[in-house]
Amino acid sequence: MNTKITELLGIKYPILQGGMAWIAESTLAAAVSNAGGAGIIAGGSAPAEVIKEEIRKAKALTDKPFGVNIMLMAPNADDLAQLVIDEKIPFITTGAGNPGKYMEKWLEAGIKVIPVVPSVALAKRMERAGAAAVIAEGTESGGHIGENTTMCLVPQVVDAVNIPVIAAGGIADGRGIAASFMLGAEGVQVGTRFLACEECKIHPTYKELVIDAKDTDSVVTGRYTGHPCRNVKTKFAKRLATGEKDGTLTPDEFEQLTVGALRKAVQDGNLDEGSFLCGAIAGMVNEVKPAKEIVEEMFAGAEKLLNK
Ligand code: TUI
Repeated sequence: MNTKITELLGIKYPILQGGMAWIAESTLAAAVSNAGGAGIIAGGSAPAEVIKEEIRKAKALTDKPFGVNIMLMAPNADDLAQLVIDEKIPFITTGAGNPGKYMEKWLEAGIKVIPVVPSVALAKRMERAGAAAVIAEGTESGGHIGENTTMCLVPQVVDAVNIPVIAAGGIADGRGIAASFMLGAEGVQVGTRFLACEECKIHPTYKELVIDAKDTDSVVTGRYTGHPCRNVKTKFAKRLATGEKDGTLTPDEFEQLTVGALRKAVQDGNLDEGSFLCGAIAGMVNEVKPAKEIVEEMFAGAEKLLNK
């Protein structure tokens, strides 16, 4: 499974773990890297000191490369942008915005920058700005999403840029990897499947929701705030969706209800006030396994299909 992505990142399998805020910490990232993929520590909106500690812990847990995700809407994105330079992180992914203003200093530091892009236009801009690759992320993904689907977005991004493209959104087994490769991707980013791995330290209630989810159990909320997010369709998520639809929640009230809701889901398993972000593929995630088994099974499945 050697592709431009395995070469670029020095990894065995062309798989990146999604940079899931509050979720992707050192244990998960190190497990994915030890499995031969690219583990990612999510910066989220955590203080730089906290992420520095996570980076140190991951360095103790693996001698393989791992990256950091910079969530560009975070109030302290500037601090985290500097931290990855100070900590000599080899590659970073970015999300929820255009990383343009940081590109020069990251590239000067020798960091490989891999932005998440929801459109062809941003993919082209990122290529011009010096991105090493882009992650074309479809609306099937969990958390903050764009409008286009993985199936439509990936081949259009592949046609538009000359740097390698990583497919994301709706990929949880070998079929998803094989399909992504057929669309021209040279790697995949996977989030939801890793929610249900042994090394992922989310609240047990969160894992149960993902394991129990069926195909229709994710819902997108918050379109009217400009920050649409895909979550597990809990009672709380349904209340948000209804409030948005029938006007009983203003965008301001919606924002107030969702501030801190991801933390409440991840740490407290709070079904009344938590937002349990997940991708539309959650219905296919039915078992908790070690990260290594997940990665190996996914690529064994993909190789079988691709060799057919
Ligand atoms: O970033 C994500 N997923 C996330 S971030 C997050 S935390 C959050 N909290 C409150 C509001 C919003 C986010 C939860 N899940 N995925 C990567 C991603 N990036 N999806 C979509 C985008 C994106 C959107 C617009 C990337 C670039 C972009 O550019 C707009 C521009 O400025 O050109």
